[in-house]
Amino acid sequence: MGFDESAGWGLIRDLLDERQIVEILFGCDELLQLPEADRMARDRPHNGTRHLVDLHLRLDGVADAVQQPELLEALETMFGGPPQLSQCDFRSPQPGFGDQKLHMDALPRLDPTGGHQVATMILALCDFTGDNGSTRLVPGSHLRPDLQQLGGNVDRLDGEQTVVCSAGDGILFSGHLLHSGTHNSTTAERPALQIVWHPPQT
Ligand SMILES: O=C(O)CCC(=O)C(=O)O
Repeated sequence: MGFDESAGWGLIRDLLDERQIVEILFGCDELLQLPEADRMARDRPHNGTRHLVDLHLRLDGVADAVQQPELLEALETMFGGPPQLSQCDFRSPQPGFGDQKLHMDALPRLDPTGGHQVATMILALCDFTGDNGSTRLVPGSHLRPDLQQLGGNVDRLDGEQTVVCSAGDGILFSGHLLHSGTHNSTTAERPALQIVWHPPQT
C-alpha cells in the first residue's frame, strides 16, 4: 500500500533489501564509534535512543535509499511537486526506551483540505514487531484539527495503530498526523532511519 490520503499514511514495502540494510547498519555502527571530536554535534544519544544526523551526506546507501523512484513518486503526489529533503537521521531506541507522547512533525493544519507542510518516513532497519518500539499512528488525525491540538500532550487516543512491518519497509506519513515511537520491551535495539521532507519552495 502506498500513501493513503484519507488515512494520512502508507507503507512502502521493500525500499531496502537485506544487503543494503546490513551495509547501512555497519556504516552507522562505524559512525557511532567515532571519537567524540569526529562526531557531528547532534549525533548524541537522547532518552535512551541513539542518534546520527545527516546520513544522506555520510552514507552512500542512505543517499541511494532516499532517491528511490517509488518513494519520490509518493512524495510528489503528497506535495504536488518535488520534495525537499530536510532531515535524514538514524534513530535507535534501546531496550526499555522509545516511549513518546503522540505528536506531529508539523504545525496543526486548521484547513484539512490544505496541503501537507511536512512528510516523514520511518524506514525500518529491523522488523517492527509491535513490542520492540514500533511506530504508532492515529489514522485520519491529519484531517482533525481538534485532535492535532492535543499533539505533544497525549499518551493514547482511540483508533491509534501500532505498525508491524518488515526490515526495509518505509512508514510514510503526513507531518500533520499524530504519531510516536513506542516502548521497546525487547532485549534488542530498534534501528530505523527517520527522514523528513518539505514541499517545494514557492
Ligand atoms: O521512531 C519512531 O518510530 C518515531 C519517532 C518520532 O516520531 C520522533 O522522534 O519524533
